[in-house]
Amino acid sequence: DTSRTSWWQKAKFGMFIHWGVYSVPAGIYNGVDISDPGSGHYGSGEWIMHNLQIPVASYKEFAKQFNPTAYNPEEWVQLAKDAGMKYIVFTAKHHDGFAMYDTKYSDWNVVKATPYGKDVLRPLVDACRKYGLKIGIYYSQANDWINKGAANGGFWDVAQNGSMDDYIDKIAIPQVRELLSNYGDVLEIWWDIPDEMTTARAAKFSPVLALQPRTLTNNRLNQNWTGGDFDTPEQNITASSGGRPWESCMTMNDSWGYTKNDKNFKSSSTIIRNLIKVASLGGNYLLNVGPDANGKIPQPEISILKDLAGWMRINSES
Ligand code: JFZ
Repeated sequence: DTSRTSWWQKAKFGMFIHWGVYSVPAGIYNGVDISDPGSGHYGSGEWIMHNLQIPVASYKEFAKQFNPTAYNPEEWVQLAKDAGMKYIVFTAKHHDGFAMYDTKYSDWNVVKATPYGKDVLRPLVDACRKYGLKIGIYYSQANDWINKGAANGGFWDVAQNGSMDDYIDKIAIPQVRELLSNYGDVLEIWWDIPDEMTTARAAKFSPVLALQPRTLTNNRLNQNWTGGDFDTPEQNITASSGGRPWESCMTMNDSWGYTKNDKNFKSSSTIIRNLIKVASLGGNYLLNVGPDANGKIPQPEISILKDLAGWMRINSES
């Protein structure tokens, strides 16, 4: 039904934010840098636990260093707004299972497991509302390397073992219920990599999704990578067939989560051309930033956002 997607399709441009415990190691563990293509473990920063098979207990130590005293969500939202972005999609829980908000269903969360001790989603939501942006939520429903039983847990540490259905019933669904109950209107839910997400497991999410019938969902809830309200071409610009809404997500360098050493940033003009191409093909562009563990968006990413803001000032209608 087009009325549900019309605001979103007109919005065209959003900010993706990958922020979590992985921002602490910033790509490096025991001297191995996964942002180095020659490392033998190359990958995006938020995959460090998986790529280096870091034991659960060791990975949990990083949370004790997550203390983003420089976190100022109004600054982030202002940067997004000036760049012409109309919404923000935030990683409430990525594949490491860490909840960046206050949850009752797992102690592996920002309030209980970090010295910061506060919900970081709540002030971001408040800042979005204050500046007139909408909030979307990324939630890794299938892959979870720390809450026991989820997809792709258990192959490098027995502490990850458990039942996938228990994980879905006792953690994933209750957490999504919290996210759809406690933070006001949610523009979209961005599911990710539906490993082991059978039709039956995906269907279990229907009752909680009914809490906010206007919330849009992407096509990554079930293992067929179908359904939902929109498609998610990743790191490329491809219009969906049949006029289906789509949102192309892209990084500014080669990583979603913050890495210390990935300096391979796209130029601002490339990013502006990407935005124009996406808009001309009728899609949405979700451009990622990866704040560091102190809560700062890295300077090269701020520069790109400011270049976008300059271009917007000259080229937008309002
Ligand atoms: C997924 C995540 O694993 C990654 O960490 C990040 O959050 C990104 C936005 O989404 O990565 C993917 C998912 C799908 C493909 C590639 C990477 N794909 O379909 O090619």
